[in-house]
Amino acid sequence: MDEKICFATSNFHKFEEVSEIARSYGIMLEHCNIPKIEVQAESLREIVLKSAILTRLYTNKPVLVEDAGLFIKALNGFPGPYSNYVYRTIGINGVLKLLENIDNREACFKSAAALIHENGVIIDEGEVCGYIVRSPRGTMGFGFDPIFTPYGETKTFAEMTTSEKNKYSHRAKAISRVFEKYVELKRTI
Ligand code: ITT
Repeated sequence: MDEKICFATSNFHKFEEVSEIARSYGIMLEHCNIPKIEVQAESLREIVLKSAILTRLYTNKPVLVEDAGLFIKALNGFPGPYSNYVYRTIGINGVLKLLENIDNREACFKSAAALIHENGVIIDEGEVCGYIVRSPRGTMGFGFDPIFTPYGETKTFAEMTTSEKNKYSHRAKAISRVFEKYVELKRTI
């Protein structure tokens, strides 16, 4: 596909993860110099859709926006859509402190991705569940990666390469679903 998709994110690691998936679909991705307009809402789907619509106002190119969060079962889904704020304020150690003396470590990362193209919008979601480890491990990735291990693995996300993380991740699932529909759409028009 010749047309580049503009991915609006402030997060370089996300760009790396999504670029790898784009390549496997023959999609060219560029890191757009447009601020991802953060919208606050309770559902990731709503956040990402509104944010993509606003971002699209800055360019005529197809625009991709992705938003994610960590949902911890014992904390009734907290921090969820507020993950960015929680990461910046109490951070990994703050979250571990909230889970001190709690045996149920179950948590899921969820992602929603929206792609606005000339003919409309494609939106989809992805999820990976696992558990929060007792102390941080690994130096790769970003955010809560050092404290999350997906089910079926022993490594945390921060101990995995981008390709390994993409085999499990919420983001890889959401983005692959969106790209699959986009490629199919391009094939039929
Ligand atoms: P954008 O510019 O794309 O918004 P961001 O880093 O703010 O980049 P999100 O709003 O999607 O990303 O994610 C909110 C927070 O959730 C993020 O700051 C991380 O702390 C956490 N998070 C999301 N996805 C993650 C992942 O794959 N691994 C670890 N932490 C993640």
